[in-house]
Amino acid sequence: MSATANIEPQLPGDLVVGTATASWQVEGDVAGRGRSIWDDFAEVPGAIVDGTTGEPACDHLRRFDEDLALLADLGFDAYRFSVSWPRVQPTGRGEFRHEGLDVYDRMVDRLLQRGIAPIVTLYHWDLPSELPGWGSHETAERFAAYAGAVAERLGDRVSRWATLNEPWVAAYLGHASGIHAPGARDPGLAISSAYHLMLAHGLGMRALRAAGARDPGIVLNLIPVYAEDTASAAAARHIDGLHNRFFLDLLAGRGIPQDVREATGGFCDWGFVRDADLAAIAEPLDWLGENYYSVMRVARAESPGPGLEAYPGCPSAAFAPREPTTAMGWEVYPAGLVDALQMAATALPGVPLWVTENGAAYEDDVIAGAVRDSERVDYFRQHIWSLLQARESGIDVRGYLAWSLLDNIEWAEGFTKRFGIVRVDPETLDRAPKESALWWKARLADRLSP
Ligand code: IFM
Repeated sequence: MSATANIEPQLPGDLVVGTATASWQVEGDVAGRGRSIWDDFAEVPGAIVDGTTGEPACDHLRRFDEDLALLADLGFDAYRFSVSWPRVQPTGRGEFRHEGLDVYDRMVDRLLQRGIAPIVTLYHWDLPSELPGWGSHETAERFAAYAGAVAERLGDRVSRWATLNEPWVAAYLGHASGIHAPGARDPGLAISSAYHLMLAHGLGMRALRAAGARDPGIVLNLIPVYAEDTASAAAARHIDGLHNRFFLDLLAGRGIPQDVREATGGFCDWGFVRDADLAAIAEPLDWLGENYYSVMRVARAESPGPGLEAYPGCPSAAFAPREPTTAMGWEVYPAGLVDALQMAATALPGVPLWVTENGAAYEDDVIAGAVRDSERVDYFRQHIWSLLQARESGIDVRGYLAWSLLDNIEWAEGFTKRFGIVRVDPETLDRAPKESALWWKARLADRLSP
């Protein structure tokens, strides 16, 4: 346990602090939008452990004012939400639905009325079902048209835009291990999807700028990868290549890392790469978001360990998280946040960084109506200390967004894993701020002056 484990950090006055959610995980109101690949995936028996579907989720759209009042009462500066592409363009092609755009227009206005800065993510995994998928160049072009249309409508009021959330997850959990939508298990398609997601990002950046949007950028989930022994160094490098360097090198204008090309040549011919795409992907960023939860420790193993299928072509190895772990089985390692931010700062010098997600799933105790989540409080406290350390070491971190405002649909884990600082009752959907929400309220009230 670190020396600062029980000492409360004081938030710097110039750090923007908020919370984050994502459309499919919280919105509900499925009737008000087209279908996404997550609606299709949720219908596959066993794909989501508890059979959860996108309705009602947290019923966030209908209860937005109540949720916003909570955000404001806790004292947060910013709220990061995602736009559901099929809500504003049901098939991903053709006409935009004004009623869909109106939903987000109202959300932005209400946030601003409360003095909370809206941060918009354009793609948090709910791809319109009718599109051909991320293996296709067309999907990237359609994304840019969609990004431009949303920015035309909201660009005068949104303070910050993320094109994509965690393209590694969308590409590899969706197309290599198949535990996320669309549930494919095709290593070549996973790599082509990662590439076209990044192309969508680059074309989206241009569309956002053309529409006058302020501060466009992207959100990655960079993860420090540590080899446990020399025998696992090659596997660790492979994992680092697919998870981190592929994205950072593309964004920095260095193209595809040569070792990644070579290690995947057996199942991917890379014939989809075009010079013009690479230039678009390297469009300068106004900021980069890092979603940090944990690290990866890679140990030698005779046969591939669970989860390794998400890194096609990886030499045999196993993940070896150390205790303590969260309910997701993810190691709690606050120092890794500094390593992740340093990785981004080194690859993309001069680009301001934000921690766009950070948080933990735990079983909460409900005692006489109060929700005790002291492990989550400890997690936040320790990670804020790490963030302060990163800033002290000169890394330009401008914002921090806790994941998540609400207990929501944790993708394939359904409602079985809770990340919220506000509890959502499984039966009534009633909201109850947890101990961690009150901890944030105290930290925000006690922040240093700018
Ligand atoms: O719930 C997800 C979120 O949608 C993306 N980042 C990680 C979170 C926890 O798994």
